[in-house]
Parts: sequence; structure tokens; C-alpha cells
Amino acid sequence: MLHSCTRPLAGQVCKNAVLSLSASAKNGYATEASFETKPYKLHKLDNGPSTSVSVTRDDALVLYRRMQTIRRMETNAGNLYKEKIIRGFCHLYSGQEACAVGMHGAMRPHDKVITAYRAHGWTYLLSDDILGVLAELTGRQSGCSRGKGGSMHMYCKNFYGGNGIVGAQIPLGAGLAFAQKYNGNDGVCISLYGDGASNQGQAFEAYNMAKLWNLPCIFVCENNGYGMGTSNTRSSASTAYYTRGDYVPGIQVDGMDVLAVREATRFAIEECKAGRGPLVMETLTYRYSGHSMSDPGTSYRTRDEIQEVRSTRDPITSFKDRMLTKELATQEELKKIDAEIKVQVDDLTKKAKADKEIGLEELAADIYSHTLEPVLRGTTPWNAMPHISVAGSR
Ligand SMILES: Cc1ncc(C[n+]2csc(CCOP(=O)(O)OP(=O)(O)O)c2C)c(N)n1
Ligand SMILES: [Mg+2]
Repeated sequence: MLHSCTRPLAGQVCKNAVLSLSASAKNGYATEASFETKPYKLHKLDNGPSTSVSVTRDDALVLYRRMQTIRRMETNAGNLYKEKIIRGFCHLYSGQEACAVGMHGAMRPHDKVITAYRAHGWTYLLSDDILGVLAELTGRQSGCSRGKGGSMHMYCKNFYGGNGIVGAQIPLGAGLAFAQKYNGNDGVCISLYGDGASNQGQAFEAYNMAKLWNLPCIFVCENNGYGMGTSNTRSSASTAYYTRGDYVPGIQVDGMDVLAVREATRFAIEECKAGRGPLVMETLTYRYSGHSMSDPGTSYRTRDEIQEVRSTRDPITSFKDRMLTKELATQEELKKIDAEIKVQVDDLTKKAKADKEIGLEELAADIYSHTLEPVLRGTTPWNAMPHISVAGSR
């Protein structure tokens, strides 16, 4: 029986993870394997995460499946956008999967996350609802925001979006960490931002308040080398983002290595639990797509550069190679998982295309979680709309 959700994939709903994974330790597979990570860089820390990491076969398969699912979802999202079925903004996470999947692998059920606009992968991880993501992208009723939010505005339990204003989520994350501390439940908040947001004043204000109050906040700078089309060396006087919290301790981790990210996140959570939060964690990563679908992503970097990362640092291929080398899985088994994911995500993509849009009566739904005003004004004061609750009843 697969306990794919026992620690470190603690307590998370994993219905997508159980296909084809039956008992482990059979058929000559290794049940567990150890790996060396690249060294972490530390700032104001005497000790850091372990560079020697181990993973069970079951957990490795879950991590692999999650990264592949995100990759497939994003490929389909890109195609839906090109077909003009997804409208508006659309930011893909392809290339950065190990960051979210690694962090999620260390999270406990009461930890919280907030991110910028690259939110599809996180929404899937925290809701385990692929259709909820795809139908949100197509603007349909099965979407996690009932199709009213679209690509950037996705939310689910413990996930506070999906935020389009660059950097705005950094202090919001500090606020969520404050709530965790206030409620005394030992939970943390992971507050993610890109290298392009890292020089904003509000980031430093958030570090300051978080440090003054020792908040259990893990500020994560996903350094993918570019903020839109500007390379980080042109935008940042210091690209050592893990040190940019000054008096806040920091860790730099290889963001293309899912196990290293998981280990570093576990370490950061332990630090927060011991009252030594906040921390800044920088994940060195790369995005294959442009900043958003309207950016081909090739005017400020070469195709060779992208190809080089794909062939030498891809988070999925490199994890697959490691699993094969340590005999945690066979080539055939992983191929079968890839095929299953493709069928599953493609089927749900068809559903997301065929799904209905919500009716006009839902335009004013779910503005309050506890209805404070039963009637809301529309675009004019005389054009009132009744407030209804829909999402909570689903
Ligand atoms: C306050 C604000 N300023 C500008 C923008 C336009 N904008 C969107 S993303 C972005 C750059 C963000 O850089 P980074 O987080 O590194 O982006 P990514 O790597 O995801 O492209 C900018 C300037 C915005 N959305 N909000
Ligand atoms: Mg960036």
C-alpha cells in the first residue's frame, strides 16, 4: 500500500499520486536511495541543510509524478492559449517544477503559501485538482475560482494566490506568517517572488517586520535569471538574493534539484519552528517559456541557452536519471507514468474546454465568505445584485 503522503509529503491529499504505484520493495527495486546535493550557500547561518539527502521509492515516484503533471498541464495551457481558448494573461511554470514540488514535499498540512502570477503548479499541488486549474484557465465553472479569476487568480485551502502585482505578495506572506504565529499552531508561510521583484522596497519592509517579530516566514526568491525580459545582472546590484535580507539568514539552493529544495525547505521549517524565522531562500532555477504567453522569450536570451538548460539541468530529466541510476524505478515504469499523466491531463483539458461558464447570477457571488451585505451594487447604484455563496457550498 502506498503511503505517498506520509512524511515528508505529509498529510496532503494525493489522489493523483496513487495510480500505478502499488507495493514497493518488490521486483528488485531499491526502496530508498541517497544522493549528494550541490553545496548550499549560507548567509548568517552556522549550519545549513544536509547535502546528503535520501528519498524512498514511493516518495520519489510521487515527486516525479507531480513534476510531470505540472509540465503536462503547462504544455496544454500553452496550447489552449494559442487556440485562444485561454484569454488574458498566462504565465507558465515549465522548468521551475522542482521548486514548488520540492517545497510542497516538505510542507505540513497547516503550512501556507502565497506566490506571484506563476500559480498553476502551486494550485494543483495544494488542491490536487487538475481540472480546477485547467477550467479556471478556460474560464469555466469547474475552475477553482469558478472561472472568474483566470490564470493569475487561483486560490485553495492554504494557498493565497496567484498575485499579479509584482512583489505585493511578499508582505502579504509576512502577514500570513504573523497569523500562523498568532494562532500558535507552529505553521509557516512560504512567500514566493521572482528575482525581478526582489529589489522592491516592500520586500525589505517585509523582511524588517518579519525579523522584528521573528515570524515563521520563508521568503523564497525564485531566481530564474530574468524579470520579464531583463536579466538579473542588469536589474540587481547584488544577485546573491539569499543574502539580501541582510540580518535575515539565507540559503541558496539548486532549484532544479527537487530533493535539495525539499531538504532546504525542511531545514527552513525547522528553523522557524525553533523561533529562528524568518529566512530567505533563493532557488536557482530557469523558465523555459517567456515571461508570459505574449513573450516569445527569445529576444533577450538565445535559443542555445534554453536548449543547454533543457539538456543539462532539466528538473524532471535529471531526477528521472537519478531514480534510474539508483534503481528506484525502471525506464518502463516511468514511461508508463508519463503516458498515464498525458492521458489524464489531456482528458481533463477536454473537460475544461467543454465545461460551462457560470451564469450572470454568480457575478456577485462569494465576495464575502460570511455574507455581510446581502445586496451589492453593480456598475451603477440602481443596478443591485444579490450576494450569493457558491464556492463554500461546493
Ligand atoms: C507593481 C508592478 N510593476 C510592474 C509589473 C509588470 N511586471 C510583471 S512581471 C514583472 C517582472 C517580474 O520579475 P520576476 O518576478 O523575476 O519575473 P519572471 O521571472 O516570473 O518573469 C514586471 C515588471 C507588475 N505586474 N506590477
Ligand atoms: Mg525572474
